[in-house]
Order: sequence, then structure tokens, then C-alpha cells
Amino acid sequence: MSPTPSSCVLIGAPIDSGQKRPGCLMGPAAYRTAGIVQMLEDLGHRVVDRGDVALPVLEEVRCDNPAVHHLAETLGWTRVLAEAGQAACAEGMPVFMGGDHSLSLGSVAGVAAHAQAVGRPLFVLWLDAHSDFHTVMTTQSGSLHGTPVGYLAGREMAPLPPFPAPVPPQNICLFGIRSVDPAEHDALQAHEVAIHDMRVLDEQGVVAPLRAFLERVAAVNGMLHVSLDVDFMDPSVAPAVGTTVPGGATFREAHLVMEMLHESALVTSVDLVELNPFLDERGKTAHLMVDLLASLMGRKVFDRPTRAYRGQS
Ligand code: 6HN
Ligand code: MN
Ligand code: MN
Ligand code: MN
Repeated sequence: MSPTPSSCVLIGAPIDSGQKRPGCLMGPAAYRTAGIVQMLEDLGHRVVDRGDVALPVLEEVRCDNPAVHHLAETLGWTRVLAEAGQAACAEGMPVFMGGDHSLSLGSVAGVAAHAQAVGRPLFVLWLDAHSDFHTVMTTQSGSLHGTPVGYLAGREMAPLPPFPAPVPPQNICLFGIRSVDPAEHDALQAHEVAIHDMRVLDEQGVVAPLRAFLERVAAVNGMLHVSLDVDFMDPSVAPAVGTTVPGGATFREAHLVMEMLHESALVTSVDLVELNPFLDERGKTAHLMVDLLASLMGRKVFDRPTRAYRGQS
């Protein structure tokens, strides 16, 4: 089993266009202010900070859903992030610092193109209050941060380019969800996405459902992309997000997920999304997100052996 990659490539994605409340574009600066680089270096990782991606010249795009807003911008971000993400995969573990969740339209596209090129299956762990399974046509809010899982699962998403190497629904795990729109609900019923909603986590805790998923990743030498939305956590511990939903993961549940991910040594890329520093309380949420990444990258009180997920049942 390979150790957790020790080269991290930070990619700032100052994206606001996937939803309507301004502020997420300050996310990358907040993570740097909260000490993300030093934290990773203190854990012994090599860090390359690629800075923030820049919005390219926008193409004119049209779509038939009048609710959709900022489509051209989001399409532009998607293109640059897919490119930056695929390039970063060759150098180490990309950490995408958002920015709203529409950035995952591009980050996962880049990672998926890399996975296809190296011939490994890609798995996606979606830590979120929401399922983000809309298409451009089904979203009622018109906010494209509600669409990335639909995109990476290969749902029809024109005028976005077709998703490179769509992720099989069984390889996608929605973890902690508790807010699903009717159109998403119907579509999820028709796909075989693995869903551990908050009710499952209430009954079983985070350990058993996460372990079951990680065993499936390990069994086929999969790559694992983790997308962490601030609203996965309960608003009482993570207030700096525009789409708070009560009843989220506790401080310790979130850290335990990250600690298990570290021990699995399976994670190959990460998104940190939806932090809105304008809504934060003296940096509380920015620090929490950086500390969660620290747990994912190996911070712990006592050493524990790497858990051999391969070959377990
Ligand atoms: N997020 N389902 C709602 C919508 O507007 O489509 C909320 C989306 C939230 C997006 O979690 O990144
Ligand atoms: Mn989300
Ligand atoms: Mn969310
Ligand atoms: Mn701290």
C-alpha cells in the first residue's frame, strides 16, 4: 500500500459564480491566512502553491433553463480547473481551495482525465449536506454548485463539455446528506450512487459506512477524490457557509472521517469548498477546514498503523 502522497499541490479557485451569495471567492486567501501551507509542511509534506487560477476569456453560451445564472463564468472556471487539476495530478496530490462547489465541475474532470490516462478507476467521496446531483436543466435555483455530482456521474450537462471518463455511480459515495431536491431524489433513485445520508450516520456512526466504501476503493487499487463541503458539518461548528443545514456532522465526526481517510492511504485529491469567509466568526470555519485537512494529511495525537483495507471484507 502506498503511503499518503507527500507532495501537495495547492490550487486556489476563487469562484463565486456557482451560487448567488458573494464571498466564496475569498476562500483561497482565508485558507492561506489560516496557515494551510505551514500546516502541511509541519506534517512533513512538500508543498507547491500554484496560486489562484484566473478566469479565461469567456465564450458566449446559451441554455434553455432561464433560471441558470453565470453559466459562461462557470464554464470558464471549469475549463481552467480541469487543465490545472490534470497537470497537478502528475506532480502530487492536488488540493483545490475554493470557491463554491461548482469548482468540482472542473477539479473532478481534471482528476478523472488523469485517472483514465493512468488506467486506474476513480472513486469520489462527497462530504456534503446536499447531493449536488442536478443537471443544468433540472436546477431550480439556477446555481451550478448544485450540479457537480450529476456532471461527474455522466448526466447530460450541455453546454458543458462531456465529462471525461464519467465515474460509475457505484464509485460515488454521498456521505452526510440531509437536503435533497425532488428532481435530485428521482434521479438518484435511477442511479446506483452509494448514499449514506445523515440518518444512516445517526444509526451507524461514520466508521462502518466509511470503512465499507474504503474497502471497495482499495480492492481495485482505485484513486479517491474527496470533496469536502463546509456544510457537511453542523452550522454550530462551521458557520461560514451560505447553505447551512442543521443536523450535520459534529466536530469529532468530521475529524474521525479525516483520520480514517489518512489511515487508508487511498486519497489522491481533495476539494475544500463553499467556505464563505465573509460569514465566518473570527476565522473559526477557515481554521476548522485547515485542521480537517491536517487530520486527513496525518496529524494525530498518537501514531496508529496504516489500516490494510485491501483484502478485508
Ligand atoms: N452545494 N439543492 C440546492 C440547489 O440550489 O440546487 C442546494 C445546492 C447546494 C450546493 O452544496 O454545494
Ligand atoms: Mn456541495
Ligand atoms: Mn452543500
Ligand atoms: Mn488552527
